[in-house]
Amino acid sequence: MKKILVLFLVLSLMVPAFLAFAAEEVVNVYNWEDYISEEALQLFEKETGIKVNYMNFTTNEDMMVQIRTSTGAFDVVFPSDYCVERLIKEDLLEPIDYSKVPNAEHLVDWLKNPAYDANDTYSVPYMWGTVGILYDTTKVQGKIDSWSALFEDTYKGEVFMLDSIRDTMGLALKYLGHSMNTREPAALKAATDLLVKQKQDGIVKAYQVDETKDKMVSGEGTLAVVWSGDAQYAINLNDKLAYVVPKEGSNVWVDAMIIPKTARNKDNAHKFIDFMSRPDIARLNCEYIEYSSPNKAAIELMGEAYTDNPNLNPAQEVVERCEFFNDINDFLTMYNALWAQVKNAK
Ligand code: N2P
Repeated sequence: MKKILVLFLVLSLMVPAFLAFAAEEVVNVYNWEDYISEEALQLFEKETGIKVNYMNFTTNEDMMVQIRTSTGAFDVVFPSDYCVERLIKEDLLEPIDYSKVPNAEHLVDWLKNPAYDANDTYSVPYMWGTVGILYDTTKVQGKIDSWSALFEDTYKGEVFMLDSIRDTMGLALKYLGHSMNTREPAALKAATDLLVKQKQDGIVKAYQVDETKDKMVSGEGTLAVVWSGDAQYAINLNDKLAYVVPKEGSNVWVDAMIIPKTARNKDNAHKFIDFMSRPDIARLNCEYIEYSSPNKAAIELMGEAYTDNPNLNPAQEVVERCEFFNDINDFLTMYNALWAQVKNAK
């Protein structure tokens, strides 16, 4: 009898705990490393009561594998443009219900109806930016305005490259005068040869991604290929650093928020996307991660601190000499093989 009583007591204590657990609202978010303000996440949880399970990736290619294989694991993901294009083609995305994302109205005009997602059916832009060279002004010789600096013996052992297939193949292609989206075998081979030689000549200090910014701040390199926001982050901590988008042109990109078709919490996903598009929150994120904002109202809130900074707000002519990546999935086998030659070069 005593045992039954104890069991009853234990069970009656567990029921409310179980109910609370069952009722807990969550949103599973999969985003780039160092790419959101912690405060924005806390505010979202506080205002909505929805718990954020936050997960990170380092490159688009890693993320794409996860979207395809971890079915149901993610409610909101932040792929770049060409990956949104790919995911749409593979029928993996849920259309955005704009009645649940009223803050999407703040989107700047030039990013509306992008080629990678006509009519913004499946994606809402989060940030945009460029790829360029972050350099230490106390160590470089002469003006840095060309990708050529990355291939000069002068900087042997002092160059950080991006461990990211499209970014790195893209800049080599651009330097050689080709489109970053070329499928021309001779152009791809020439770009590969250039990168292999750079590595064999000992010019590359390391291939890496998120570590570069702090290493440049502490003076461990002279030149580094980085995304614009990582450049601005580093410059804020070390004013001897500068950023340039090389004259041959580069990549301009948009990272957007999408909902996988298999998401388990689609309503919460919409709430999350709407929250991140709210002007004060878009501002909070932009000021924290230092990328370019696609949010008109957030830009107004930030004023000249944003508009007068060419790393955040590049001149029209800079953006015009850049290209967006397109989906080249039909060429991925070839790309991967060439990239392996670069990464394995000794
Ligand atoms: C990661 C920022 C990624 C932006 N720190 C590149 N699309």
